[in-house]
Formats: sequence, structure tokens, C-alpha cells
Amino acid sequence: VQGSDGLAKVILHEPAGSTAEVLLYGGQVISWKNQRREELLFISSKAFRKPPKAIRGGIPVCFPQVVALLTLLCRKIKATFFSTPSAPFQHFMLVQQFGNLGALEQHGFARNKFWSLDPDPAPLPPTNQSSVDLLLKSTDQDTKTWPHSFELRLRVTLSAGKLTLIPRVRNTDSKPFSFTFALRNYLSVSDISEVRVEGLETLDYFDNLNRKERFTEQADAITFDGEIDRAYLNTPTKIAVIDHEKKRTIVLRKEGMPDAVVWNPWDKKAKQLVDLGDEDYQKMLCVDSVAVETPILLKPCEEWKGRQELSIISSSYCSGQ
Ligand code: TA6
Repeated sequence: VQGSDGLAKVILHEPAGSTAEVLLYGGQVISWKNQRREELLFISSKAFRKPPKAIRGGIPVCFPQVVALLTLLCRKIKATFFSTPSAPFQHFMLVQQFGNLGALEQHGFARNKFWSLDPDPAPLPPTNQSSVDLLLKSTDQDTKTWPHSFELRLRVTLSAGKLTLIPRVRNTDSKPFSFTFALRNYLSVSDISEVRVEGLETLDYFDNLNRKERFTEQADAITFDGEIDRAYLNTPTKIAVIDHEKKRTIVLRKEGMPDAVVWNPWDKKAKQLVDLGDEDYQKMLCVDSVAVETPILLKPCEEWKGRQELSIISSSYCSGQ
């Protein structure tokens, strides 16, 4: 259907009554509502709805670059000089040779492109689910900013209490290429000060706000009382975002995207972002599925597949689930 902003979208419904909306612009999920019609994703009150601007909110797809990349690669170069060549080193050299990120925007171009419905989707499992398959193919124009041809697919599936995204990237070029990738989840929260994130404790992270240094998480859970912008490395496959006020937990499960970015701009940064309302930071939290520390390297004809599942648990979070 055509939205009031003129952007085409696909609306998914499932028998229990939840819905999701996916824009062809950016291949971006912009709404996920539970059976009670409550919105689970955050969309900025000042989000641009006019291409070629990215839409702040929902689940943007960041490809072929995620911003932290250059910092992390520089650190790898440093580390590499002090160690003996190894398999990761060889991987790194290949990435250097074939990454060639050129003039890319900080979170890539996929979120600013018009995708199409995939004419040839992978078969669907025969279940009570509602889904859409989208496709972004590189054009001659794209190869001027990133000199590689690719096919990026995204399957979005809705079932009761669960939203699943399966991204796939195929190298349709004659040379290898590497990329970093993120599904940026703008989650809607009642009050950011009342939220805690579990599953990232004891992990190493790069702190974008603190000289981009590497630290180890010391807290039992992450709580919020100011700006945060961290890339946690090699996380467990399950992270829980617990919203005490709403008595709701969103559980993120992910595969193929080993890292996780946690971001909230807080008040000062929110004021600098023209497409974010001044108070919006109180109602949002980004917990992203990311592959950034080790870029994904694909040879010609190879395909990478990731998966992320967001599920809602009302009442308190049970760590056994
Ligand atoms: O990963 C966090 C981050 O890179 C921040 O540093 C912050 O600037 C944010 O993403 C927003 O990025 P965007 O390109 O969506 O404005």
C-alpha cells in the first residue's frame, strides 16, 4: 500500500492480531505492534520521510558499512604489528585489499535506497506466519560509491509476539569483497531511565564517547543515565531489554552478527540531531545486531546469511527462556 507520506509499504498481519509495516524505501521495518496495538519500535517525531534521507526509527539496514569500522580496523593494524601473522591477520589483509570503502556514508547506502519485492524468494516454511521478501541489487550508480556488485535480500516474518529478520548478502561480482553490517533496532521504551539491558555483562566494548578505547563491561546489567554509544564485541546470541514500567521485556536473538551496538544520544546530542525530537531520547533505545569487529568477506558467488529475532515477553524476564 501507499502510505500518507507517499512511500510504498507492505503491512504484515498474523492471526493473533499483531502487525508490522515494512517500507520498500530502505527495506526498513517502521512499525511492529503487538495484539494490544501497542507500538514496540520507536520512530522519531521529527523523522524525515523524504528520500534520500534515512528515516530515524524502526529497523534501518546498515550496509555495506557501519560507522565504527575504521576505528576498529586502525586498532587491528596496530595490534597486528605486534603479533605474528595468523589466520585472522590473513583475513584482515584480504579485507584491506577488497574492502575499499571509498566515499561511503557512515552507515552505508542500503537505508537510503528503494528496494523491490524479491521476485525469487527462498521457500517459506509452511507455518502460521506472515512474511515479505525484499531485494536490493547494486546499480551502476552504486558501484561508483562502492565498487562491488551485490544482491542484498531481507526476509521479514511476523508471528505472534515475534518479528524475525533474515538478511542475506550475495557477491555477484568477479572479485571478493568485504562489508560490515547492522540491523539497527530502535526500540520504544517507556522511560529510558527505567530500562536495563542484560546479556552484555563482562564483555569487551569500544566506547565511541571515550577516545574510542576498548573497555570491559563491569556492571551486572546496563542501565542509563546519560549518553551511551558502545560497540560490544562477540556478544552472546541473546540480549534482553527489560522495561520495568511497561512490565515488558524484548528479547533479541541473533546469528551471524556477533557484535551489538547500544546507543542513546541523551539530551544534548538529541538537540543536535535535526531529525530527532528534543525529548525523544527518553522513549528510545538502540540495541543493534552488528557485524563490525571482523568484516564479512565474500568471494564471488558466496552468500552470507544473518538472522535476528525480536520477541516480547510481558511481565518479568525469565533468564531460562
Ligand atoms: O552507532 C552509533 C552511531 O554511530 C552514533 O555514533 C550516532 O551518531 C548514531 O549512530 C546515529 O547515526 P545516524 O547515521 O543514524 O545519524
